[in-house]
Amino acid sequence: MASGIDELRQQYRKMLEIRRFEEEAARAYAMGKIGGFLHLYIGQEAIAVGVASALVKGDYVFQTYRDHGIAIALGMTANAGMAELFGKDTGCSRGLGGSMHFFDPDNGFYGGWGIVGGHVALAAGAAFKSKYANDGQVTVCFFGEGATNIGGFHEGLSLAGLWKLPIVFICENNQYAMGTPMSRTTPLEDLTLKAQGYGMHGDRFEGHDVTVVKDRVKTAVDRARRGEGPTFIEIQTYRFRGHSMSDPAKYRSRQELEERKKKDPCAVARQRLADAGVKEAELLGIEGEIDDLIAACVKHADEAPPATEEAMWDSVYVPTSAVPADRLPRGVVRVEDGDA
Ligand SMILES: Cc1ncc(C[n+]2csc(CCOP(=O)(O)OP(=O)(O)O)c2C)c(N)n1
Repeated sequence: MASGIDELRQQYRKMLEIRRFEEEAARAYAMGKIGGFLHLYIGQEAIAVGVASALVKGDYVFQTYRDHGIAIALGMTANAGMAELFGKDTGCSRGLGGSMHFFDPDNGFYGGWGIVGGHVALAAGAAFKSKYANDGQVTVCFFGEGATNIGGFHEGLSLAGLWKLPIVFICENNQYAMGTPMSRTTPLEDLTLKAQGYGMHGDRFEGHDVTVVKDRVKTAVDRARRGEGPTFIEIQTYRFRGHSMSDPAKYRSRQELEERKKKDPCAVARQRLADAGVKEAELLGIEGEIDDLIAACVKHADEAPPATEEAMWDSVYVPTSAVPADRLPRGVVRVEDGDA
């Protein structure tokens, strides 16, 4: 594992990959190449990359529909991500899931979930498995501040706290749930108070510096791995785009946005590298390489074959014992007892 300035170089590269990936996705969406919803993570990249830097291979990560950033941070290729957005067979979910349903278990990424708060209990389940199997793995579960008002959030945290599960809950508090500011949905400012009620550790800080994110999250991840229970972390951040592509974000002022952009996580990392003596020519070199990588992933997604019906049947469970053989959907094979 790289440390110090080398690690920051790698993290800057990853944050930039996420930034450019999403800028290109927004362009492709406007051209009609992407269907369904598209929720951009632009402005929050230091959190995904910082958290990924604090984990080891084999850990589990669950995220909401705002999922491109963490998937790429964990190691998903830009090709697999862009092809998924374009509905292509080479996508990470074989083009069947789209933006909200990225999935990449080889890199520890377990979705990509569209129901606000619904995945919190799933993540607690993964952490329960790790505790039961004593396998040393840690689960990270991301969600927005809006999700902390929903039932699934409280059910997941309650069990995680009670059973001291090896899990870290990360609330990306980007101030708005769609167009609703937090002050209109939550009677608290400090969201860690909600988790205190479930007997877990808490932490709370700003998330524009990738090194700070990594260090603070690693403390919680290490604690979970030692069997000392879960942590709830509120990371204050801001999304620079609307909630989704259909949101012009008229509920906030231009001044507010401009103020927040002064803490652009990519710019902060770039400046830290420059301050540490990394030459402008090297930074431009990294940026050129990322531009090429993203141009190549768009080309790949344009040219890849579309999603297939066969892929859909491959990923659907059917209780075949309840269906006569001649009525099974096309492509579904009955597995007899003992064959599975
Ligand atoms: C159960 C449920 N209710 C409502 C929605 C519609 N919805 C989608 S995103 C969203 C806002 C969630 O905000 P937050 O949890 O803060 O996450 P953010 O989008 O800011 O990342 C809502 C209400 C949904 N997907 N699921």
